[in-house]
Amino acid sequence: MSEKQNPAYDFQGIETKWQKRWADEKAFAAPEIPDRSKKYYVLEMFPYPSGNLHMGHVRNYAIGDLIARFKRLQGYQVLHPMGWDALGLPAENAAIKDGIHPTIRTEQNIANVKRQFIRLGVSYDWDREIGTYQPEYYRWNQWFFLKMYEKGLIYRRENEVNWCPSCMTVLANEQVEDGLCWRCESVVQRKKMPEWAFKITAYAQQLLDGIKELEEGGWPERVTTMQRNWIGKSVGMECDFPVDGSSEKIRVFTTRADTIHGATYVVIAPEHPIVAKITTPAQKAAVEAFADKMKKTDKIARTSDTTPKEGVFTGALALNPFTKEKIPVWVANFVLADYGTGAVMSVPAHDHRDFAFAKQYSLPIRVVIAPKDGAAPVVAEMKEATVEDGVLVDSKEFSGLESSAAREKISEMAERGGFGAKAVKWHLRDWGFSRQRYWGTPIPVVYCDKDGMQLVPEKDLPVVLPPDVKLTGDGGPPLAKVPSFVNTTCPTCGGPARREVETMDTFVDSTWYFARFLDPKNLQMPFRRDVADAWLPVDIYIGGPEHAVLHLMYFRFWTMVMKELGLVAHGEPVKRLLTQGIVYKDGNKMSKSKGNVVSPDDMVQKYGADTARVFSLFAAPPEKDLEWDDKSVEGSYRFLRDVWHLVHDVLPMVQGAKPLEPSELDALPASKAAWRKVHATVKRVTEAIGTDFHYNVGVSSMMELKNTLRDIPAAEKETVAGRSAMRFALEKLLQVLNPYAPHIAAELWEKIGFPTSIDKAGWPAYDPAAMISETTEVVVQIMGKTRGAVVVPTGADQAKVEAAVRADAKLKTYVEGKTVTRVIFPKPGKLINFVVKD
Ligand code: ANZ
Repeated sequence: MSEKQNPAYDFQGIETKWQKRWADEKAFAAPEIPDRSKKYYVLEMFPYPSGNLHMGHVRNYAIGDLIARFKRLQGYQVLHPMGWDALGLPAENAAIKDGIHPTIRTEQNIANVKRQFIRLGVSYDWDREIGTYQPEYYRWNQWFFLKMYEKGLIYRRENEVNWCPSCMTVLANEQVEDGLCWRCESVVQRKKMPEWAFKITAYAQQLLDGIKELEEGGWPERVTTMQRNWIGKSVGMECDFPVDGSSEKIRVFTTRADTIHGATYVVIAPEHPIVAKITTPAQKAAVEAFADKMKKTDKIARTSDTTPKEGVFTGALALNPFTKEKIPVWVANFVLADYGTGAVMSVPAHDHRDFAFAKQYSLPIRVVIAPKDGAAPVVAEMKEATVEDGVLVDSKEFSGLESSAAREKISEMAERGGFGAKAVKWHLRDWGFSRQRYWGTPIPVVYCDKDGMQLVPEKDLPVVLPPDVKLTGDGGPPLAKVPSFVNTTCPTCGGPARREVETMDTFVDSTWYFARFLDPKNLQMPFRRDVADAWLPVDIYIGGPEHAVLHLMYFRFWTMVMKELGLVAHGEPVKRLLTQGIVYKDGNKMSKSKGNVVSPDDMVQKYGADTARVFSLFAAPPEKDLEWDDKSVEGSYRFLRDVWHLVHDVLPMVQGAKPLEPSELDALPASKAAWRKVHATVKRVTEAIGTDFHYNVGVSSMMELKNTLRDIPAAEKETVAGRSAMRFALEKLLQVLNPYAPHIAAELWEKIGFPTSIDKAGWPAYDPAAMISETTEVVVQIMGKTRGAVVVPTGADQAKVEAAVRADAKLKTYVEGKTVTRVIFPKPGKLINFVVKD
């Protein structure tokens, strides 16, 4: 390559030139209403504008942009929007620290992040930009609040909430990870407080059923599994255990009604209201002390598998309604007050926790389930519970039944006897969404001494956040300290009233933003139905896997509600989800707190946006984690620089070359091989992006093609047909490179002088027939040992290959004068094996 004569690869100049042109031409504007059969909605999770993107973000957006550009080139009408998930704690905390108002900081950050997006050449339709901190956006959160309140999907409750002492606000269950705050990792406390909640549990079954559709659409299994577990449907029975000598009954929930004859004691949550009523005076002090201790123990720690099982006897006995035995009632750490009925019938022989507890406190163990094809375990020899289904033993008239049939029969009997019923329990809890912070959507409610709680009428929306607020971080909702906000009039009586001072969880903002992009300036409605019908659902959604049961559950719920409100036709927001892996550097997740962030600005400055994009897509398949590696960055850069020089080396030769006639290549073997490789490369890149989601394979196949083209001898390149072949090859190479590295592709395309712009050139087709080589190399083995190879016409039969072997000066010595007893020639004809006798 004669790099010296070529102009340098001035990525800075090229990239800013094309970015300006795309902006001036609004090159990526989506139509308002697309042809539905040709629509494609690509969405990346919108960022919290924290100031700067890092390479983890770049990966996310490079993937989205690759898909958006690819689909556009394939002739789809693509919607690819971007906005800002801008409300939330970081801006508020920063304001407490340095006094800069969240609006000012947010807008500065947005400006910077937007500049970074533009500098990366991401093909967004910027006319659709939205920011959740704008009243034009959050007024619709308030509108949804009114609609959902009317539908009975919002209520106020006194609840034991998750409280983050550092963020000084309530957290939803989904925002607590292993007992820690999802945002700041402080240990979460439990606190009784009134709060607003969404009745997401009313959609538990729908959320569960919808998972089938997600699986068909290609959601990652780890996400659907986490969703299924989080919703956590349990089918079982509730059953009363009357307390001996009292009118009280303990109602238990069990998924294993078949084991009820083995229930040898009952355990209840220490917080259960019945505890005080049934505990005997002798046990009172011990039980209360235990309950006190549990109050201070974190719920996760209490129930973790590794935590020792602990409990105290209440002194009470309860009647097992099936065995009619009196069995002791205990309180224990592992029984939760807010699941099932808060009480459990303990079957130590068939449940691990109960077994451990029974061993600890020497409670009786009774086997009632035998394996289907074996003997029942002997209690004295048991090292652990046998938890599998089987056949009932020692269970009166139910003995001999299989577990599943027994569950039916036993719950029917409890139902008939009036002391139990089949029951379904869910792990999913309602979503508590009121927060004691400022930088969120005000809840559209006022309180009047006369009329009580009143909704703000629709015509008075939005309730706007007051700008003049002092953020001090000394606890309590900041809005309560702004009299001009708090004091208002009652919409019913016109008398004085006070506004709600709590704000909405910022996860509300991201429940429906994907639909606002369709109609971002609408002042009458969140969005129009016709545009929703035209664009939804989102075809592919790209983001981090950490939202598996947070955002991804909430926006499914919200979409189901929007369907019932008649706003959308689909109950699921997103067809396909792609969760990209994490970017690591030096073994740690790339993050500000680890101080190992690589800034896209530095990357773009040093290597260019195209290199940053190619590196992000090349270093690993999208769902796998990616280790930052300077060498691989260099490699991506060199690839683009080589393409630059490859094109410049042949520029005058290809500029005026005439269209290729493949038959003319017969005399030019290297060009002919390259022509075949072009077709193979187009096929591989098309599949890498379109069907396989292995974007890295696309890059490596383009790298191979670049090398093949480079190595065509000058004598071939300079012929008329050779020039046509080169032009053809570069045309296709640039077309498939375009979604990966759009700036350099556009520039080189223009230089070669193709008539239309590369973004209008479509996606190249490939000819499978062209990929078949005329000759094939067949490996020759004698008695299974490789001795050489012969080159034969592709598709040659066994006789022809044998003849070629016998004609080969070296190989013929292995078969001549010997008895060939068998020749093995398996498909697809790449290997022949001779079995010979001397
Ligand atoms: C008796 C039994 C016998 C049980 C057996 C299991 C195995 P999932 O699937 O999570 O719904 N349980 C019920 N309520 C509980 C609570 N508040 N805190 C702790 N554990 C509770 O689990 C249901 C099972 O978990 C129930 O079935 C109950 O124990 C226990 F061989 O009842 B089982």
